[in-house]
Amino acid sequence: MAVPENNLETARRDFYRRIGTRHMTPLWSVLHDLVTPEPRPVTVPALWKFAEARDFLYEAGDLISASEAERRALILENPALPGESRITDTLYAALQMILPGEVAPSHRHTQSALRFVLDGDGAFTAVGGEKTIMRPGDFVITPSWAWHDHGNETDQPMIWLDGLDIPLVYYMNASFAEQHDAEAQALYQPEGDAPARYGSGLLPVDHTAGERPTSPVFNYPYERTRGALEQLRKTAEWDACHGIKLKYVNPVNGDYAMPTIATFMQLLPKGFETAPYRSTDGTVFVVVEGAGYSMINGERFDWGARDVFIVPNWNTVTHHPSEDAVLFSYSDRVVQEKLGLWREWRGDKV
Ligand code: 1HN
Repeated sequence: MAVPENNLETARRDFYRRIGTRHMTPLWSVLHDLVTPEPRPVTVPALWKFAEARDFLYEAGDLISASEAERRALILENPALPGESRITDTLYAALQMILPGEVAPSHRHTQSALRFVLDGDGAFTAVGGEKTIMRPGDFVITPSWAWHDHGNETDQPMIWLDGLDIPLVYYMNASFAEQHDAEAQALYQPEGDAPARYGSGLLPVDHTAGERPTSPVFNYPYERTRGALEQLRKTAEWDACHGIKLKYVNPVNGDYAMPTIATFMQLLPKGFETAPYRSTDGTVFVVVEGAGYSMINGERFDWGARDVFIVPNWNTVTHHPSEDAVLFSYSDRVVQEKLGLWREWRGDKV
């Protein structure tokens, strides 16, 4: 029986209250906030100047040791999400410093991690029984559940960016972690084994993809990446939105190098102004070389070497390099593509 018009609001409120006590709620009140016609970004664009962050890291160096902190890292938080340890909806970023003689003790967790080396040269990370020396611009992977510890046997502080899928794993409530008995794990592969076995355009003759979703190449050295970009600048067509952009891949299956974080490196030649671009994956950019600025949803961000900035999901971006610029970036694009969710939009060059 129809409720009289003048009583309808009261009747509805009473109805919602009663079903609420039984843990039910009407879809029609929330439908258009749940299923939006397009993404409604919550995160905002932001930029961190390396020089300022480095001063804070040096201060942190006086306040806590790498061993006591376990990891001496300063988290880069999206300004719209204070206290959430997130730089985008799904990803974490931090700057970590390890001083000469220090060790960041061995542990493992289900979160996957990447390191991108910013300052210093020659500290090592040990991952799954093999050591690799880290140099500026190197992209280094710690797969999910691999034991890892870091050490610095040089005479300079080392600073790198940590990128992890922490918010994604948190959302799925699938976190496991444990400490190693020893500060440094035992090494059972000689240094240089993985690059020779998997990272030279060859694979052991009977190698099969197996179960491991992460690239067995756990250090992608900058020198080779940079060389590839430089060659392609001369021989390949420049993409209107990206300049010359490559993705890091797992040589075993051709997929992205990590199962939850897509990683990229691009060269923007001096004066090359990119066409407007947006995509559903919020992206963290690290300036490796050069200088310029980016317009992100109408706001200007000036950047130089080693600065970090974010382009939130579905924000329109253009890049304006005033020198040859090299940008490393990472996002959850690999996950979105697997789920059939990833989309991009390309505008006309203005
Ligand atoms: C971690 O293991 C590292 O190994 C860095 O350097 C940052 C943040 C949360 C959880 C684990 C590292 C981390 C982390």
